[in-house]
Amino acid sequence: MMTHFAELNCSLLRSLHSTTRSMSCCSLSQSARELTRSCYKFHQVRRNWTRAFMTCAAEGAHLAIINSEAEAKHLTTMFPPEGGTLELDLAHLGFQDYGERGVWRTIHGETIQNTTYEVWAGPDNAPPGEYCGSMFRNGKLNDVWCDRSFYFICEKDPKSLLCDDDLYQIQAL
Ligand SMILES: [Ca+2]
Ligand SMILES: [Ca+2]
Repeated sequence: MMTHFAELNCSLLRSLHSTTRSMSCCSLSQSARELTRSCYKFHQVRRNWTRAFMTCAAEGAHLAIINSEAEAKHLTTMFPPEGGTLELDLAHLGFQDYGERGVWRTIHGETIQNTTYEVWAGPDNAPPGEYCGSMFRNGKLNDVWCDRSFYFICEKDPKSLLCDDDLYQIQAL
């Protein structure tokens, strides 16, 4: 009986997600969830870094922070297939230098070294200065202009989605 309730919750959540294009916990494959323990939403409406930050926060999420090769690889699969320009190949992430030029910190205050993923395509600090964090579609980190609009990725703890059977699977690992 409990199983049925859990399934009901998750199927409701799934249909809600498919209509609102909300966080994709329930549509994430089991293997992806086991790898990253997070849920993601790839936003294809481009925003500048601050607007992207606010959009993720409004969804109860945060701009994604990469903590492993596996997570980076998973995020690369979320880019739409078409590439070839900066607008199509970049997504804002949850780190910036907070005015300490060249010292990169996540939105949770940790240094980029502490995230345990520090594979850069630079940083090259292109003029007039790139002080916000992003990733290329190949998974490499990049410094980027904070005021330029790009794709962005939100990350969320799956437990916050109240998706009972998912929670059970994650805790059972
Ligand atoms: Ca993460
Ligand atoms: Ca750059």
